[in-house]
Amino acid sequence: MTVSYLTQNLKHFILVYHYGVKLKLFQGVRSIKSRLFTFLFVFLLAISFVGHRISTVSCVEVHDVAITGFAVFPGSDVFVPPNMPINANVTVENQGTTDESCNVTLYFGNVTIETITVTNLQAESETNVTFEWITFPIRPFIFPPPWENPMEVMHVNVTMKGVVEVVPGEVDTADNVYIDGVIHALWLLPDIDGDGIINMRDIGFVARAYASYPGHIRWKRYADFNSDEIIDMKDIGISARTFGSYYG
Ligand SMILES: [Ca+2]
Ligand SMILES: [Ca+2]
Ligand SMILES: [Ca+2]
Repeated sequence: MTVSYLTQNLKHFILVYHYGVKLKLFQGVRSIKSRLFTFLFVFLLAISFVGHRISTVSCVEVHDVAITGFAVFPGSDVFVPPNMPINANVTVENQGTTDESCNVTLYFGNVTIETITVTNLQAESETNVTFEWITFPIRPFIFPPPWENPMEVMHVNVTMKGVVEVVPGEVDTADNVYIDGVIHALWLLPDIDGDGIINMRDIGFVARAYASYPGHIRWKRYADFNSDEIIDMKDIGISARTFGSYYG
């Protein structure tokens, strides 16, 4: 930095002196002493000029990251059973003047799906961050019990949100959040394993939890379809009546 600074000063000194000679600014300067003072003046002028340039550059340094795109696959406004993969492609742009590292988080409603770190994103460039998930593990947050109609497909519209964390020194934070993409989450309650159809695997799950209640070692909350806190023939009956059903 010091060498660079002195090199720039020397270049500007030569430049200023060159044009000073061309414009005959030193024509009236005759004595050695006067010429030395003139050189000193020009040198200080060059230092001042470079210093001003450096301070000007440091003043305009900008830190600003943003989410500029948000695409959902297989597409926004789709209906998804619990085990169907969903992808979100989030475009993160560095609108600042320096490289940035930042965290990007995807929210499914109020549930955090994942946080991914983008490292050393160059100034004035963008990158795509891809998230993939299924709703199966977050069903209790999307469809909290008690369940009113265990034989009907539950359905809720969930809005997705991408957030890029504010980086140090960032002022423009309004573009750090992108809300878009509505997913229609589905769940037919007796489809316990979330594979989209009610079959013997689901009924077996209820059978293994038979006669259990909250606190019991075999208690499974999702097998208590009618939310009466006991897994009995009523729950087996619901399973049997929905046998073979799928999300249509
Ligand atoms: Ca921003
Ligand atoms: Ca199933
Ligand atoms: Ca029950």
